[in-house]
Amino acid sequence: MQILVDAEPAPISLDPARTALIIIDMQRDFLEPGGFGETLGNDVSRLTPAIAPCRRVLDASRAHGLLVIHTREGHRPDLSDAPLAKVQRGLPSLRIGDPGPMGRILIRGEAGHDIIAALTPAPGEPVIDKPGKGAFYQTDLELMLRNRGIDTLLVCGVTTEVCVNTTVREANDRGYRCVVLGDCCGSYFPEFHEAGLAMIKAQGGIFGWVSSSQAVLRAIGA
Ligand code: C5J
Repeated sequence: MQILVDAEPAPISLDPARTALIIIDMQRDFLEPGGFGETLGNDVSRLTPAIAPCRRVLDASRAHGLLVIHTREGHRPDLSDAPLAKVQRGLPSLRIGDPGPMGRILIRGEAGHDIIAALTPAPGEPVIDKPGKGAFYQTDLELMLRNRGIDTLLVCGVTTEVCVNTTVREANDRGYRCVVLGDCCGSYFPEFHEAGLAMIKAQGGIFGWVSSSQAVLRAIGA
């Protein structure tokens, strides 16, 4: 079965059985006060508008049997997988691994590392723990997609220009078609959000397509 999703630079036809929803890093560390995002000086409330549309697409994807994959950025408690360049970068109020109000910053197993309550993974939905910005880097995501015959990704999450863009570029080079749902993504910098989406769909869709939650819901008849 093929469905047609309105998108830019052009509509895209996709087979739901070969399409996965991937939700990037919707973690407390990025979306809630006291986490990694805020330690870097960001206004985390800027990411809030992405939650509700993301939830609607998540509900519809579950109802229609799409593969749903969640990712989390974070590191081992001993920081052995955290490059020094990343840990030491900038002048954050707290560094990766430091104790914060939601536990150690950006560390697996801590409360801040959890996915926000509104988007909690359902039993059986794969969660990819990634040490980098891209979801393919040092993870088994590609193997998982290949084993399930996935060729198209609906991409949601934060932040648009960092982990969403990096993952889309990695996926594009591996031959996956990425449809980024703009209203389901967010950035601490509105101008970077817009630029991040523009870069994906420019030049005839050099990295992929940009669409919206509404267009996907319409297409799958939700
Ligand atoms: C960042 C991410 N922004 N998930 N991570 O450091 O985009």
